[in-house]
Amino acid sequence: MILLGSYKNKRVGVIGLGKTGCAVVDSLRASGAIIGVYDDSTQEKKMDVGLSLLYSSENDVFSDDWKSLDYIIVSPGIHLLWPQMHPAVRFAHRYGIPLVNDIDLLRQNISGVGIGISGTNGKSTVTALTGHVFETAGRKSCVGGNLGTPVLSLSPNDDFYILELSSYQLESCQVLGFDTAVLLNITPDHLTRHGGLSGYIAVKQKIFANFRPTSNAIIAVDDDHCHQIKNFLTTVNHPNVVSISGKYVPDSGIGWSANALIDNRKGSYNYICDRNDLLDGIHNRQNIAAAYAICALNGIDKREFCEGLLSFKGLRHRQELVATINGVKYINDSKATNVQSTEQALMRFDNIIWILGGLPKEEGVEKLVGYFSKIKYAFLMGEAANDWYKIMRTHRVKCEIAKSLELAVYNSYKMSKLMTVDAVLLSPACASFDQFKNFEERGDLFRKFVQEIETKITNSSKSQRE
Ligand code: UMA
Ligand code: ADP
Repeated sequence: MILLGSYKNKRVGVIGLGKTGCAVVDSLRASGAIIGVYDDSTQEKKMDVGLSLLYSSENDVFSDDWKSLDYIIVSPGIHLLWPQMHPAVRFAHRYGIPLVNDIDLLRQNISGVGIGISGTNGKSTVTALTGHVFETAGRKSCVGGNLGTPVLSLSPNDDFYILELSSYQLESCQVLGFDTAVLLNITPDHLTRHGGLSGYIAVKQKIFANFRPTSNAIIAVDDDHCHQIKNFLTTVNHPNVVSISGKYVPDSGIGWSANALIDNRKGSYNYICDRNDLLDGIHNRQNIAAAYAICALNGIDKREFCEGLLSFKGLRHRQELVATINGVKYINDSKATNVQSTEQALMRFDNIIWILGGLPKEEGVEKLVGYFSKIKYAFLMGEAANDWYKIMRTHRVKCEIAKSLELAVYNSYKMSKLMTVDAVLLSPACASFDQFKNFEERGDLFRKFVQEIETKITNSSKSQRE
């Protein structure tokens, strides 16, 4: 746990009592702060830990006690501006109370190197891969942030803090100033929360804010938005900007030539390694290049990087192979919650039974029309199902609306026996919250239903033999 020395005897309001808020409360408590908490959900969550917690949503006011707070600490899920400002944020502005987040608190209270990783897709993979390489190379390091462990729960004495940062977290950050900051890609996502694409880009760009002369900026130049940000950083003479790519070898940067990862920072091709089969796909080339760049800039040598890469098993729910039945791969890509991430999975296979849908985001399935010829059959789920069904039928894709994920999986299996199929792919291109607790639950259920089919097949072949 991270201690927050300067918060001793300070009066602090904590908004949101999920993973982040609870970790903040623990750190504040251990540091001797006077704490008040607030959460919009259940009454039980409004645990009184110091200040009175009177809040009337009708009058939109917090109790008088809250007016004299020294700080208000917001969780990532609290809306700062769009689609509308959370009442606690409005309250803070009205009474001049500084808004702080846990990432800033970590940055102010550790001496280790801060590595921040953001982007629309690939953040978790790069964070986990980098953390794995640092660990296998024997560095005292930890990973946290949006990946799952709230940053104030990390150990206080590590040398490297490898942090996945979402746009929600970056939005409320003020301190920043990462020693190494990484931006992987930008495609439209979370637009309602950020008031549109320009708001989303501005928040992502914050990862490079408040740099010091020794800081490193790593940026993938594979999409136009990131390319423009890279040009901007170079124009303002930002120190140490390293371009990376999953598609080619940038000038003085790091990228791929055929199957080889190349470090071209010194203007001469330095071969690093070949691709890791467990991390297939162009998108993972971008991720590997990013992880290598982070390692190279933080004293991990080529040999250490390659060893770590080869033993990295990949993360669950990201194009995860859960079974191969009758030669057909069953792929759990539940974390594909937007069309760009699903596109990476559709690129990999030629004959696909596709399970998709859920809570749609700003970009719809029409963005994936170019891959429809690969779809042998599709099962549509959730709130997106009706609209997407119409679009897919217009493009003559054979599909149906599935009553449940279980039926979609079972019918995919039956259908796979009737046609040439390489993969049954759960890659929803949608958020999960309309039908599941989160993407993990959706992916775990997919795996469970696939495993049930496998078990049935094994049992029936056993009984046939007996
Ligand atoms: N809450 C309110 N009012 C609101 C919103 C939320 O009171 O208007 C309360 C909820 O009732 C709940 C609590 O706040 O009790 C939840 O807080 P939170 O939504 O900030 O979530 P945490 O549990 O603190 O988890 C957060 C991240 N969640 C979000 O950003 C939504 C987790 O990322 C992260 O792992 C965790 O901090 C630790 O750092 C998850 C996520 O979905 C994986 N991230 C989004 C994404 O990846 O797309 C950004
Ligand atoms: P994030 O943490 O940014 O959501 P993940 O590593 O969890 O990213 O991957 C989420 C989804 O995006 C998965 O479906 C994965 O296959 C895909 N993906 C991973 N890396 C990239 C990338 N660099 N570009 C595009 N899609 C990616």
